[in-house]
Amino acid sequence: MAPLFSGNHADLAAILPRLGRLTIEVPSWGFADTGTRFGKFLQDAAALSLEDKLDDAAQVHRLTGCCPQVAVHVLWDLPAGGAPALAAAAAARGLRIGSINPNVFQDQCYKHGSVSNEDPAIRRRAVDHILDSVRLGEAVGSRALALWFADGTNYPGQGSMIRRKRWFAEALAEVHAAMPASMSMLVEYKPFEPAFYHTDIADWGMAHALARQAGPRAKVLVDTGHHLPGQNIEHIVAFLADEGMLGGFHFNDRHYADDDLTTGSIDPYRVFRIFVAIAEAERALGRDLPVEYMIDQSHNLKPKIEAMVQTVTTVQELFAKALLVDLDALDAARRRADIVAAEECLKRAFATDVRAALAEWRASRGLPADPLAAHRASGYEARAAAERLPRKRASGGSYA
Ligand code: RM4
Ligand code: MN
Ligand code: MN
Repeated sequence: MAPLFSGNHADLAAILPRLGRLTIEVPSWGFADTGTRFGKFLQDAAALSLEDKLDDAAQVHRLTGCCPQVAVHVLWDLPAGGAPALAAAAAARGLRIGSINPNVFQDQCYKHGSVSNEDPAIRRRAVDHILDSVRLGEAVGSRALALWFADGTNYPGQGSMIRRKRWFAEALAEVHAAMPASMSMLVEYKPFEPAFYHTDIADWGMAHALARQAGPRAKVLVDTGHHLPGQNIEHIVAFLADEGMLGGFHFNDRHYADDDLTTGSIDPYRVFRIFVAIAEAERALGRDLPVEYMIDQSHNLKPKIEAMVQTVTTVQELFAKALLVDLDALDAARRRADIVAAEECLKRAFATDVRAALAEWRASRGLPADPLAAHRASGYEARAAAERLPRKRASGGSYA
């Protein structure tokens, strides 16, 4: 496959055809009611069931044309009918199941960790759940197992960091060995939360080491919200890409920590720089980087579908701007140590308004030129609320 960013395009017309190559996976959990540890504010139109979530994802795909895949969280989404029902429900809506996200952070038994728990029976239970998730993924044709662990400790002395590290290595190797050849393992890192002193996979270096030990199809998953303040994410991306260890992204934005804000709402220049890093890596390697572009956001206050559409169009805009960087000029400026000219290559591309070109591109593909306006005009939200609210009331809880 030709590199996603291949070539050196300085003008908009030339980059537009490449836009269709970017598919963005949406998370099922982005459509359900979520909250913070202080509480949940419910939305009448938020999804209750897996079917609702898939309906919402299908609406995002209808509007944007680039979101055919939905990530699922095994415990939150698995229908009674198991894998066949899941795959069929997605296919019926013109979608497919994307990354499979096991959940070993919620059950009471995981209070002191999952695969790094001191209790071997709990470690076994966690690994077994992940192995079940591998089988589920295989049955629904998923090509990625996305692993995020809450494992960590809250106080100095609480756990043996070394013992826990070794248990992680063992668990990931066992899971890797059980994966079909078509599946890759994406190892996610996060510096803190819910653990507040140490997290077993706290940063990209730890994720990288564990992925390498697990096997050749294990790569690192970069969630843009999972970095300490000031960290240079595009540097991490460039490094991992060049090592062949960049597996994918969980896009979102943050101001403080894992805030799950809509991508680009706080720092669009950062996302642009991440895309430029990928473009440069593809050029340096001379090949396509098989990277999964996924969204990991759950909006507490914004309407869910609107927030998702806003995110998707923002990611496309920033991707288009990154395609506009004149990599030849950038390289030439670097070689003559012209810092200003090099930086201007980035600034010029970032400052280009790509929205009209994107609207045209959408229209040419039979998509709404303005997906957000089309969604608002469609009446989807009001229909979903009317249909879902009685079910929510019937299910009791805060809606009763
Ligand atoms: C974590 C991480 C994971 C997501 C969970 C719900 O912070 O971002 O990717 O699955 O949240
Ligand atoms: Mn994530
Ligand atoms: Mn997160």
